[in-house]
Amino acid sequence: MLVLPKGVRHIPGHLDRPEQQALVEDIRAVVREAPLYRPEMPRSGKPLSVRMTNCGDLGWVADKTGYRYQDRHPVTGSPWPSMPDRLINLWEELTGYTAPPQACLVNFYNTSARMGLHQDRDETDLAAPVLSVSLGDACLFRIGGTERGQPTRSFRLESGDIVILGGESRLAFHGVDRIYPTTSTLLKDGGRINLTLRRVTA
Ligand code: MD3
Ligand code: FE
Repeated sequence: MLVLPKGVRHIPGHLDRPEQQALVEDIRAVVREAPLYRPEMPRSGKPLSVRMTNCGDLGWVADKTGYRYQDRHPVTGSPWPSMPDRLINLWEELTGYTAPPQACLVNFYNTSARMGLHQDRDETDLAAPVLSVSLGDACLFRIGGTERGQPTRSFRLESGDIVILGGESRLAFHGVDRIYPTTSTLLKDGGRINLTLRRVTA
């Protein structure tokens, strides 16, 4: 049995295959309008290995000047595509939160991409949960405490899994250590998509 940190809900296999395929089609439509781009680390300008885009009213972006939420795609300058109904419905069903999600960050990992341990603290509404959907190849996800250096636990996230982060886990350090290639047939060319739905402003 795996014991998760307080406030973390992992729902393995919540989405069946047809639901996963429908979400992938929704995300393909988002990416046609708002292409994936490679964010960069503030100051150094070093590119992240994960490619990103967003849908919803606000999107998370990273460039040499910092991390922030904004209402337009940093490359095209267009407003983000609207949030697909399927995602709004998942948020309502699983979080029960009174207000709808404002932002959906779309992360695309090829098989060599990873995400270092970090905290998500660019939102001013830290009372709202974060809902994450995994699609495609499995990954090794890691989550620790609210201070860097505290012990961490690792678990595998598979296509169709959902993780809801709330309460004490909302400011936990977390990251993606590796992608397991060829563990899913959902995406024709492999890789992993992660969707994170959030409230940004209180
Ligand atoms: C724990 N994404 O986009 S999702 C991110 O798989 C991010 O792409 C990872 O970390 C991914 O910021 C992890 C699960 C997740 C999302 C938000 C969290 C875990 C979290 C916020 C607080 C604590
Ligand atoms: Fe994060």
